[in-house]
Amino acid sequence: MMSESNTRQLKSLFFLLFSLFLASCSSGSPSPENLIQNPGFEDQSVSWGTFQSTVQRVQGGAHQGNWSLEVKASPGQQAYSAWQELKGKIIEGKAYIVTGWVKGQGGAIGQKLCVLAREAGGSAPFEDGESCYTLTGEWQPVSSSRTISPGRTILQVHFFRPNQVRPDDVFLMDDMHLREID
Ligand SMILES: [Ca+2]
Repeated sequence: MMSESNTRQLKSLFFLLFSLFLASCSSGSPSPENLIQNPGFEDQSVSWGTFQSTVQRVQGGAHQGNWSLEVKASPGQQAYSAWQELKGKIIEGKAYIVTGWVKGQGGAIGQKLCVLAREAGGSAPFEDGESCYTLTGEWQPVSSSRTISPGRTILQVHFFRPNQVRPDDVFLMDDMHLREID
């Protein structure tokens, strides 16, 4: 006759083995790697390029962790962005999705922000997958996707304010991901 504690131990063992079984099943298809460098801006490096803008890491009020990236329009510009280029990390014929969180500040609140997944490299002009959103004063999720055409070697991810830029036009970005879609 099995004691109650033995039964409990057996149940625990079964649960452990079942968990290991599930872990071994899921390890066959690991979740796709995030291709963005320093995606939550928690490291000191800023791996983002600028277009008519300045960027700096800011502490506090982040969507995740302690830090986010502030993107600010350069004086007198009508559009601006922050962008990152993924070169040699993408495969033609595969689809990719870029996701992130953004938050408007100052004159950017109520204005348009577009997420561009831009194919470049090869002989053709660049082509964009584009999704646009209206910035608010709160964090919101945004995304865009693109299937890589033959001959392409580069995918750029742009967070772009395309119009009606005001002197105090600022947005924050955090928790960025770029992943291959299965
Ligand atoms: Ca962060």
